Amino acid sequence: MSALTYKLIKKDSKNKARRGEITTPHGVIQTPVFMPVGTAAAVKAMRPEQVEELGAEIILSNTYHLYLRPGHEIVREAGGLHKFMNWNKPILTDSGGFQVFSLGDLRKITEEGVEFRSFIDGSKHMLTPEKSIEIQNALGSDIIMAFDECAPYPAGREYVKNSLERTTRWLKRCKEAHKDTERQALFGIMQGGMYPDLRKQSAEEITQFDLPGYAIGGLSVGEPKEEMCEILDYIDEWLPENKPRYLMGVGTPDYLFEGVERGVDMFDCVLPTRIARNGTAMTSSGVVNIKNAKYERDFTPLDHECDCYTCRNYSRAYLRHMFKSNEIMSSMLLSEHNLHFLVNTMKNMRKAIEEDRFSEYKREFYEKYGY
Ligand code: PRF
Ligand code: ZN
Repeated sequence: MSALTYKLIKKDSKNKARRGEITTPHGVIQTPVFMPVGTAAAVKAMRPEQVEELGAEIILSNTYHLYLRPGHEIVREAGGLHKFMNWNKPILTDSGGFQVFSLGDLRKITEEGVEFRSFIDGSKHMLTPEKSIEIQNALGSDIIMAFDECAPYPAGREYVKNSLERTTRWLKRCKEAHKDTERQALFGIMQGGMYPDLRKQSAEEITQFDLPGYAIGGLSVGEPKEEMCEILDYIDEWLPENKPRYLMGVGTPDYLFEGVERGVDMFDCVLPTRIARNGTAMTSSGVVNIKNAKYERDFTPLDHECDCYTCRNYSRAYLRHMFKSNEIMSSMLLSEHNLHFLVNTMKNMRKAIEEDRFSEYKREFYEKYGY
């Protein structure tokens, strides 16, 4: 047995949306799925019990952050990330590739890996494919990601070709460094920027490694939505049907729908918790900015269609007051609602695929949300 299996349950007959199930050592995940982000071994402002109660089946955490603080050896000593953070369901860790590339002037890329300075104390470090796997092995996450190079947007063809080919060479090193394939599943990452032929080359190269799952990296990096969709249009053809597909760093409702419609199974994004902390909620009738004066005497729930803890117990007036008073409760309640909203939207998508009405559900959602 390998650490991960994917079962395709049903495909929508009118598009490429797929309903599936992923089995990991820490339990089963229904797909398509949204994964809340717990960068530093916590989903910000949330207790793990709450994350579980709102229906999340897997969370994401970060190699880069946990390596720098508290250090992967401390997490190993604690008994692994699941035990350390008290989350007993599946965990996926990102490799650190994307996070170090986002550092701009603070990093240097070579064939060996990426040299960078710590955001905490400015100390020098080197992340390589082998080091990323070693860290993720110590963390003990169920799904570990290959160390890749995400090209910026826009980027010239030569640059993108070099970075996707390096990503393939790094994937080979990741696979060789990853020994315990019974405990952790390694996913490869497709790159290739906005060039369909380079994307195809990347897909052909990474699928040669016969891994338990494949991610689509390098999208949602500032390009127009149409450009992202043009690439996603091909993934069903380029990636194997019997393996999960993960679109990295995508979490606005419209992008989730566009991805699922084209055959994506997994998503993650900091968006729901990040915007919650600055007073923004996603609701069935669109975005609500709780700071707005018009909610001062609005004693109705944030979202009348939502049955989350926040919407069952609090009014918009209270949430506005919490935000204006800088109360921690504001971040807690809005994070819980936003995560519930995305997790529940994915649940609705799964049901719609089962009933062969994904396109209809998408249309209804867009109309109400105001897209
Ligand atoms: N690579 C990795 N993590 C990521 C990305 C990527 O390309 C993205 C791009 N949207 C988000 N997170 N390793
Ligand atoms: Zn709610």
